[in-house]
Amino acid sequence: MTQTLTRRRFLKISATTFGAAAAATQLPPIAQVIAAGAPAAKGVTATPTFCEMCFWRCGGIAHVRDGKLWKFEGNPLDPQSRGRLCPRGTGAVGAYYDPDRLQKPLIRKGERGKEHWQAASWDEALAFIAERMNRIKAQYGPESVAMFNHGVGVRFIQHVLKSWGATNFAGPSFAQCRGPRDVGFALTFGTGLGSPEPTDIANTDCLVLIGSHLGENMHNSQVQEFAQAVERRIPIIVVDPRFSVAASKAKYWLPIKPGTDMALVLAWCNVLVNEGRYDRAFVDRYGKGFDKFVQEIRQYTPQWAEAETDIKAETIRATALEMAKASPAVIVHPGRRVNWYGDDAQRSRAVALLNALLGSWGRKGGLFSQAGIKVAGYPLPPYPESNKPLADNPNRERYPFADEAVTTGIRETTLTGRPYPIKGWFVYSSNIVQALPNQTETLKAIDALDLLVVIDTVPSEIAGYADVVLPEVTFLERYDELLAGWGRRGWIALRQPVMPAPHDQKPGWWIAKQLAGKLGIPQSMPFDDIEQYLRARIEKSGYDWDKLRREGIVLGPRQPTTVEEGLELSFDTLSGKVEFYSDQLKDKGFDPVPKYTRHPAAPAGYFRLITGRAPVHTFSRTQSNPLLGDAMRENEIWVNGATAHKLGLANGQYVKLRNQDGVVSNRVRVKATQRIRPDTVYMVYGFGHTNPMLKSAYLKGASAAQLTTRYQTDPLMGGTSIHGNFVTFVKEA
Ligand SMILES: Nc1nc2c(c(=O)[nH]1)N[C@H]1C(S)=C(S)[C@@H](COP(=O)(O)OP(=O)(O)OC[C@H]3O[C@@H](n4cnc5c(=O)[nH]c(N)nc54)[C@H](O)[C@@H]3O)O[C@H]1N2
Ligand SMILES: Nc1nc2c(c(=O)[nH]1)N[C@H]1C(S)=C(S)[C@@H](COP(=O)(O)OP(=O)(O)OC[C@H]3O[C@@H](n4cnc5c(=O)[nH]c(N)nc54)[C@H](O)[C@@H]3O)O[C@H]1N2
Ligand code: SF4
Ligand SMILES: [Mo]
Repeated sequence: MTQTLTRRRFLKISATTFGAAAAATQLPPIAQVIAAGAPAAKGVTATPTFCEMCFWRCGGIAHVRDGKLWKFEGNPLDPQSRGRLCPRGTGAVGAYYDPDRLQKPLIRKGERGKEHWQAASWDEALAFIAERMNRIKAQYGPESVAMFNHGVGVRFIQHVLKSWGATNFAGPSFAQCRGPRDVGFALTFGTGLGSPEPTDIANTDCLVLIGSHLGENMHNSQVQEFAQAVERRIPIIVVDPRFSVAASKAKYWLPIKPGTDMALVLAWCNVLVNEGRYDRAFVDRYGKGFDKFVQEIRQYTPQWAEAETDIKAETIRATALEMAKASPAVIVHPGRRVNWYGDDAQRSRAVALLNALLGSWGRKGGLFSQAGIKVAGYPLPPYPESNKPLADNPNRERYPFADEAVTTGIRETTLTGRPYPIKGWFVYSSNIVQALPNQTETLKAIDALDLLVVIDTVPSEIAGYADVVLPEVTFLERYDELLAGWGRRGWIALRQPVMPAPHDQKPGWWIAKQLAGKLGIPQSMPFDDIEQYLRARIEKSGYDWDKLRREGIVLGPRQPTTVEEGLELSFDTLSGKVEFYSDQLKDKGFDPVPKYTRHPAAPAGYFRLITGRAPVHTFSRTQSNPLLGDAMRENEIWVNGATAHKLGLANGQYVKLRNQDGVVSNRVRVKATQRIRPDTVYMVYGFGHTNPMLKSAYLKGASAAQLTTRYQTDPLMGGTSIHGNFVTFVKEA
């Protein structure tokens, strides 16, 4: 058992996919170009900042050598990176040097989506936006300008829009990602899990991954702890229709029939209860409605589940007992992107209940309770009040248990005009053409707009439809709002500029301040520059600004995060207990205990399309990055070897995919492999770019989003499923 982990071991997690990961960390062509001509070891500066290549927000240190961005490495003081970055973080250098970067503001000339642009000054672009916004405000009210956003960089732009009267803001990180999980857990334990998830993998004695593909999903500190768990040889149970990297490290791989996980989880509960192997002390002390729960899950025997899931009853029983043996130091991982089949909040609730039976809540080696950190605010004027309901979920009638805004709810309101018209969209750091299901609905909604503003670093698909495109600097060139993180200890991280903007790009806070001026609300940004704002907040919180600038991070006070450390458990549910039976759900007409329902199977000749991550890319945001693009240029379609043989498909051959609604993809290479079930195909999401301005990524690989025409909406909270689509192969002539 070792607490330290070398970079080498971190990369060793996967012999297969990590080939690419290792290649990326060696930083081939462009790094040499950047380094070329730089005299060795002279004039090097090292500046701490935190990574935005994904949303794990690892602290890193950027090295600049003779004015050139040289390398980005982990900050050893930072809890998210622990001194090491994942391949995408290391590849952030490529984001700075990306030749496809947007360089100046663009105003569209002619039809939307037709790519006729005129370069504009910031003054012209922002004046244009303010004029259209004020027209919308005069006719419909400020609520009719909505925003889609992802990441901390949006903070000031969002603040200015709120100060102007806008109320509708949503990110794909809820309804397209972790929302169903957080709602399922909140209904059970009274609190969601947020990010980073409080999984004490470092100390667990048994880890269950349902879909969570750690090692491909590169959430850094979690992957580091996963590598340690592999080294400690604890039992790992992986449930995945695909032999994922995580599955290759597991004691048990359960190649489940996709869409039947609820049956497996309920059968696991059934075994634990029937055989008296649940944590009775925890359930007796904290549980509510346990008897009714037991009554309900009686039907879900392992024999019954075998027929649904394709997992043998003995295996279901054996894996349940493996978990019980480790209890309470066991984690049934809650997952992250759980929006799979449209009943995901209930499936997540079943996962929460399984963790409750195992007594893992608040325990060492289980799910710990996160510690936070307090940061003083900055005096800002209050936002104007609105008497209109929120557009995505008016009066919580559409999605009664959504506790964040729903992107597709805003899209729906834009399409219907009910309860009021939405006429303007701001889109910040979210490629909603790729991130939301059913692209046709997104494009139709865009047709209804009088204004679409996109703030991005590269010409994404959504930027292609904008009226105005505003080029933001990358995270390496700007200050952003402070990050106050939760974890084993709370922490504050500082993002600060490392390099100058190469062209006429600007940081979010600057854009916000200029826009506030144009909108006639300069008082909403009452500071000269952001340094003044950040410094004031840090000093008022009792921390040293110069030290933060030097070290990049401040850790919060220690506090107990597990029962073992003296944590007193309490539950913020209606009953103050762990709700095995939920009256709230019953009152709204939903199942008070999760029930299994079958999902539609593939039509004859079709295969279920599922998606996931590649270690060297993030969603649709890194394909044009020269370093990460070199490591992986296009995605592949994974097909079971026998299926490929039957269909006459050769490994490496290009095909197109046609989905059940006749949508045909771009060409994509076949990966014939035994690592996937015969009824299922898999591809990494984010490829198949259709904006020709993204030169190196244009039409490279296929877009899973384009094929996601069908989706079910989770009736509890608005999450949209994406694994309910089916494809067949179209061979190239
Ligand atoms: N089919 C399918 N759909 C999915 C998923 C899937 O697996 N399959 N995954 C879902 C999940 S889990 C999530 S979280 C969402 C992710 O959805 P999004 O957050 O929308 O992710 P991206 O599509 O990568 O869009 C990010 C955009 O931000 C831009 N960008 C990057 N850095 C910056 C910056 O510093 N400033 C600005 N202004 N822009 C920047 C990028 O160029 C890119 O255009 O997608 C969801 N949608
Ligand atoms: N490298 C990299 N890492 C990332 C990201 C990235 O873009 N790149 N994005 C981050 C974000 S925002 C998120 S949300 C996470 C997402 O990552 P995770 O939450 O770990 O995984 P998911 O995307 O939900 O699911 C993908 C896995 O589920 C399997 N799967 C598909 N259908 C089923 C099913 O019916 N049952 C079961 N049991 N398994 C199924 C797939 O084969 C695949 O292995 O990754 C994060 N980490
Ligand atoms: S996990 Fe990787 S990409 Fe994400 S913030 Fe950390 S280093 Fe950056
Ligand atoms: Mo996500």
